[in-house]
Parts: sequence; structure tokens; C-alpha cells
Amino acid sequence: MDINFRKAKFKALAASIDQCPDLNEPEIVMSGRSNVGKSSLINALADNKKLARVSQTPGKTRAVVFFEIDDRFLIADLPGYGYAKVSRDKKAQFSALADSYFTSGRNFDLVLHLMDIRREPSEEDVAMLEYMNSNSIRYFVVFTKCDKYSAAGLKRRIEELKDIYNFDENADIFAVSSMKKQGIAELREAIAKELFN
Ligand SMILES: Nc1nc2c(ncn2[C@@H]2O[C@H](COP(=O)(O)OP(=O)(O)OP(=O)(O)O)[C@@H](O)[C@H]2O)c(=O)[nH]1
Ligand SMILES: [Mg+2]
Repeated sequence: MDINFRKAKFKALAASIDQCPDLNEPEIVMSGRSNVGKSSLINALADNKKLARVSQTPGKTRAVVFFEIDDRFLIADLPGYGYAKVSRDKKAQFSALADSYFTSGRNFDLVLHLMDIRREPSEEDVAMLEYMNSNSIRYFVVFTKCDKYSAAGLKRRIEELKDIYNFDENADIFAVSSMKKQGIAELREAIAKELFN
């Protein structure tokens, strides 16, 4: 397949939903709480540390940022929810933007829903998973920051999480580390298959 994520470029920035670019190709969207590693994962997939902006400070992504991969599809990087360090108004404003992305009727193809492998489910995560299930939205669950575990520890933790979240048997679950590039090749392949097979 000619989808290898080699060619990745910034496409557009939307501070409000009507600024989103026209959708002429498939689109995947990154969802998850702030600081979970959405922007870092885009960079890992594209093997380019300078593509999306990453920060120690939650709330880095404050608009919907679109990237185009291999001239074939778009990735939308959404602001995360639940960050502590921005004002309550800003907080509401950014999550409203992420919410409006989902309710705008935009015809995206796949959600990558990211959750930090070390954390317990947040209310927002549970709500998002329920929302996607009840609206038949295609999604991959992606556990991030897996470098925090040993190989054996990671296996145990994933089993634990499957119980905690009560995932469907055939749910698509990935475990990645953007930092160590674990699970990135598998995720690339699964995305390409999902969009173009
Ligand atoms: N250990 C570890 N840290 C990571 C990994 N991925 C991201 N991080 C760190 O997590 C922090 C947040 O990463 P971002 O990619 O900016 O997170 P985000 O989800 O885009 O955050 P917002 O834009 O605020 O929604 C940064 O300090 C990253 O270095 C990972 O695989 N392993
Ligand atoms: Mg970000």
C-alpha cells in the first residue's frame, strides 16, 4: 500500500467549526483528554517531531489543527478536554470546539480515542466511548505512554483495562508509546487498512 505516512504537512487551522477545510478525502480525528499525547502521536505516526505542537502544559492545542498525510487523508488534532491550567472560560471554549466538531455533521471516517494507560477512566472518556458506541462511530481505542510499563506489566495492565472498560470482544485496541515508537507501525497499518481497504 502507498500509505506510509512519509509525507505529512500542515493543512489548516480552525478556531471555529466553520473554518474547517472542505472534506474531499478521508479524515481521522484525535480525541482524548488534554495531555494524553494526541499531538505527540501525530508526530510519531508521521515520524516528524516538528509537525504538531507538543507541550508539558496541558491545553496546548487550542484550535482544530488539520494535517494532510501522503496526499491521501487528513488528521484532525482536537483540543483536549479537562485541563486544569487554563481558565474556566477557556476550558469551556476549547471543549466546546471539540464537541462541535463531533456534532457539526462533518463526515469523518475514524476516531482515535486516546487514554493514558496509567490512569483510570475519566467521566469524559466514558461519555465519549458511550457517544461513539450509540452513534455507530468507528473508533480505535489507543492507550498512550506505554513506555511507563515493562513488557509483562503492560500485558497485565491491558487485561485489567479490558475489564475496567468492559470493551467489546472485537474492539480495536492499541497500546503505543510515541516516545519509544512502540506500537506505531501497527497503528499506521491499521489506519491505512481502515481508510483504504
Ligand atoms: N512518557 C511519555 N510521554 C509522552 C508520550 N506521548 C506524549 N507524552 C508527553 O505528554 C505531554 C503531552 O503531550 P501532547 O502530545 O502535547 O498531548 P495532547 O493530548 O496533544 O495535549 P493537548 O494539546 O493539551 O490536548 C508532553 O509532555 C509529552 O512529552 C509517550 O509516549 N510517553
Ligand atoms: Mg495537542
